[in-house]
Amino acid sequence: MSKILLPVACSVLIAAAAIAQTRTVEITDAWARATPGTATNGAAYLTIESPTADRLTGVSTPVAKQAELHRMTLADGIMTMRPLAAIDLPAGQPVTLKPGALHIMLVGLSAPLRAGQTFPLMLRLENGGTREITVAVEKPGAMRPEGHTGAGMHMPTQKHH
Ligand SMILES: [Cu+2]
Repeated sequence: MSKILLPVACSVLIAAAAIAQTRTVEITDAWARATPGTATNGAAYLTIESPTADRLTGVSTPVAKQAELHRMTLADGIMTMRPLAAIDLPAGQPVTLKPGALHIMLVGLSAPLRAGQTFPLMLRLENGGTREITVAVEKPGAMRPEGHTGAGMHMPTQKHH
């Protein structure tokens, strides 16, 4: 049996690899919070899913001097933010950047982010090249991309911290 099974297993692997190559990294629900008048820093969030294991290694946008990958953690009752060199993207698993967790920090905004605006954001992937997406600005203090509710693609979100 094993002499028959082995070539079959190989052809399945080849077929799977061919499918993976035609699929691209999917980025959904890209949003940012509106910033108060005097704030020069903002945060952006999104959901990213790669068909193959990859890493998000950098971000940039024309609306801020610098964009950084950050993780917010709660330790001993204190929220701290730490810059990350990269965010791991496990194959086929969506990774969600959201308030209180992983986020994109926009440092040195050239102008306040106003609800209803959009801005471009470039994502650099270790294997997947560079992707440009559009980020929608939501209300100050928003916990999720309000503009997309009812689109039918939402997973129920019970917790946001
Ligand atoms: Cu941050």
